[in-house]
Amino acid sequence: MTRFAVVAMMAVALVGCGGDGGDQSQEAAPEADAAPAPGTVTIVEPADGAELDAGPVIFVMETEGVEIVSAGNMDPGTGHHHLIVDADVDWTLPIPNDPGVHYHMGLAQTEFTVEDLTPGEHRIIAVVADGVHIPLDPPVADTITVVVR
Ligand SMILES: [Cu+2]
Repeated sequence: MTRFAVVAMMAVALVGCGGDGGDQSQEAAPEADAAPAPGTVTIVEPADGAELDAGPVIFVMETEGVEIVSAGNMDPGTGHHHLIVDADVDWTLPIPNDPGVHYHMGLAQTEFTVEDLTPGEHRIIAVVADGVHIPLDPPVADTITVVVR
């Protein structure tokens, strides 16, 4: 009984400190003997299909299997976040730097505020790219659609 209680408390503690999306790359092994998966990125905020009030929108990204580092770092298995608004991705070229369409989180940020989404529907693509801003291969990306009122 006591031992069970300790284990339960540890589980709660682990869940409790998982909120920052930080260093969890090694821990979550979804299935035993799975091939080494390419990383994944998920836009956890806002939700896909969300209807948003006009004004700044905070996008929050979570990754698994890829470490988020600053731009310039070319270590394998690392990259930094980008948000692409209403544009397609060229998976072989560096992501452009034109605010309004392409945003770089070059300081290893995992969230970013887009200030100027116009009313209407927008397709947002999160892309993890390497130190020179070329999307990782295989792609680590997530696409959502939001509607600004
Ligand atoms: Cu970049």
